[in-house]
Amino acid sequence: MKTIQGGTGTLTRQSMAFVLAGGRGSRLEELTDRRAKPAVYFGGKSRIIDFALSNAVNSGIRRIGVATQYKAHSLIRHLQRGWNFFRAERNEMLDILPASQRVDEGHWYLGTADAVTQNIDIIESYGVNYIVVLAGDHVYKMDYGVMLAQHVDSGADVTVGCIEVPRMEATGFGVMHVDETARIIEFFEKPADPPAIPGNPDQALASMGIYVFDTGFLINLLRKDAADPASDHDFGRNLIPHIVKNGKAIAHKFSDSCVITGTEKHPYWRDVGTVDSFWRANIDLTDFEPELDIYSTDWPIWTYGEVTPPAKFIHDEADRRGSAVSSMVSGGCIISGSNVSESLLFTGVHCHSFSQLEKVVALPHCVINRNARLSNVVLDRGVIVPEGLVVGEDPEEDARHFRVTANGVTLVTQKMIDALDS
Ligand code: ADQ
Ligand code: ADP
Repeated sequence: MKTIQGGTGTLTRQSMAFVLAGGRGSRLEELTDRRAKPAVYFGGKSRIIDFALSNAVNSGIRRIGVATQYKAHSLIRHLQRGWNFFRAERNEMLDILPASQRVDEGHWYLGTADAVTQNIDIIESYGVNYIVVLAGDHVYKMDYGVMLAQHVDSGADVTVGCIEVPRMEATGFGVMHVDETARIIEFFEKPADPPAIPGNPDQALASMGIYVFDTGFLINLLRKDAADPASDHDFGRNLIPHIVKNGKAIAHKFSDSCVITGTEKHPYWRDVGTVDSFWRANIDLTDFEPELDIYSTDWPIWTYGEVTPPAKFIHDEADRRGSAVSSMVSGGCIISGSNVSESLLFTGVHCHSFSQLEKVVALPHCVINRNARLSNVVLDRGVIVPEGLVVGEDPEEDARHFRVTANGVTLVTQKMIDALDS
């Protein structure tokens, strides 16, 4: 066993975060038509990737690479605007690593491992001892220093972040079995029938898609993987199962490193990968005591903040009250003579007189015109809701024009609104 000198801060200073942010997240439907899942808005001001990046910075990791691929424009613009405070003089950097065919002109990133392989030269230039590979598409607060400490202590080849999930929801994850020393003895990538945790038939131990490696070990492994024509060059499908079989893979429990602040009582981790879960997680933030507290300053979630005037609530000329209750209303919003409840309005949303919003997630710069009535709705960025439109009261009618989920949430985009006239 190695002794860790100087606490986890020393380890995070010797580490880089490699953030995988290239995936589409196709179950978010039209919300990812124009942006990758990590760039999807969350919580009124942030984007999903802000959580992984803030965790890295709050943990003390100041060298970060972000691999982008699918519809990267919105994500790259966000990183350039909001995550531009790294100073090379302080040995800090955030490199945006688009799939730019740097290694082999013939292909983009083939899989998640290939996204790292194609940037080995950049990783080597960082001169770090450890690499923390992160997915850019989950909402959670975690101190990666604790996971790094476990990795060094256990002498693992790879340490895999894991979380207990209901067994039936585990089909979309890597699922593992561990022994009493936390060593992973079996790993199944996206099993059709996920194995349960022994003694706990309803739960499975799922990979969070977060891995810690010693830099030299990972680079060697990636080079071997790149030369293997049978490999998909994917962490979950190829590299992790290979190490489980031939090396030492250790599971790190999220509950050991999660950060709980403010109103939070339990570890919070969400894969907001579907329209339903996206809507639910955003609406949940309006709870009296939300499970995720984004107001606490103990573990700040940094983002690009558009400079806006304050939110404004007004009685209109006929003395109709503009109000919002149990809601979050971002800067630049104007609520004029309309009623908003249990909703989350992102920056610059305008609600006009006689409109009613209940359980609505409105992304930035939406306009809700007069007499519109919306409930259980997600409005994509910049949607202009026409006067008198009613959504959320007649699922069959809604489904003819919009996307209605199994749980009765309706996603509305501008394209769908434009098609109403034709
Ligand atoms: P998946 O959910 O399939 O499984 P994957 O599609 O591999 O996740 O995406 C992981 C991360 O990599 C995401 O942040 C995505 O944006 C990014 N990504 C995907 N393809 C990429 C590419 N070509 N270039 C750059 N980035 C890319 C993985 C693991 C499972 C684990 C889940 C946890 O394989 O074992 O349980 O994540 O969500
Ligand atoms: P409604 O259709 O609900 O009557 P309006 O668009 O006519 O809403 O605006 C009503 C009020 O909203 C205005 O009188 C003004 O106070 C406020 N308002 C509208 N646009 C702006 C703006 N750009 N800046 C500040 N206040 C605004």
